[in-house]
Amino acid sequence: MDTVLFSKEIRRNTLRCLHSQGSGHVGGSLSIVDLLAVLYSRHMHVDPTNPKMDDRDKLVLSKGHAGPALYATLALKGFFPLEWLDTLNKLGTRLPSHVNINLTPGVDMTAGSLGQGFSCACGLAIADRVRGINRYVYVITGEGELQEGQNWEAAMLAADKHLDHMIVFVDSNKMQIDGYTRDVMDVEDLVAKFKAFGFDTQRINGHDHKAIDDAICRAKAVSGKPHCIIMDTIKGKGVSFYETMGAGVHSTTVTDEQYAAALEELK
Ligand SMILES: Cc1ncc(C[n+]2csc(CCOP(=O)(O)OP(=O)(O)O)c2C)c(N)n1
Repeated sequence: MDTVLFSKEIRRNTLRCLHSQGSGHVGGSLSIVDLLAVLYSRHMHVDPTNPKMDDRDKLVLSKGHAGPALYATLALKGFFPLEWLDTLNKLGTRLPSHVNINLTPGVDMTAGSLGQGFSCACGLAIADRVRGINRYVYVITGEGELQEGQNWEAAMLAADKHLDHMIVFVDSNKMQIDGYTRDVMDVEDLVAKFKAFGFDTQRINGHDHKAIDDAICRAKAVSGKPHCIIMDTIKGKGVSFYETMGAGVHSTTVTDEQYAAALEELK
């Protein structure tokens, strides 16, 4: 499927999932949709009929609160029925609001306590090297999440061990839970920081599918270093009233009316 159509379907189904509980992490789910669309249509070596396939690529959604966007993507890829999207966070669900490797087919790492996924991904990449498995490990972290010091320990480790099959995406939507990231604790200059840590580093428009695809291809062509792709994004991307809501879009409602209006925009 064309990535633009796929991203629209992911947005519609992300909101379907969030609407099932009436609220949730709308902003940071919608901001990573274009990345997920490109990753899962062009790059992720996965098999929905065999989610634990030994040599599959792995995605660590370190900003685990964006689970609904990943669930929509996985359901559309055929990892599980679309009807599961209507069960977000309900008793007995396979789709908790924050991702869990033990519950959801296609989810490769549990996350939700911010700051840990990058380290987990280093462990996965080192284990792959030991086992001789030639896969890519992708990580998605928020720029607010980078305030957690553990990320920078992971960055040191990744560079020291030359983890060149690891690509870290920073979803830089400039907002976190309490407001604008620059007001809470500025994390810039991210390009300079990742370069200084020894990463092959790029910065792109995180909603431009060609730019995302090209950046991943460029990263894969560089060996000997881990990769960081900083994506400038918009929190709530794709739905006008979420894009303009400000920092409140981090966790907000998806009422019947909002859901209907969003679907109208995403036709
Ligand atoms: C260790 C930890 N502290 C606090 C939280 C609560 N929390 C959930 S999302 C969030 C904001 C994260 O901001 P960012 O990484 O920029 O995510 P995004 O804006 O992309 O959703 C916080 C503080 C958490 N999940 N884990």
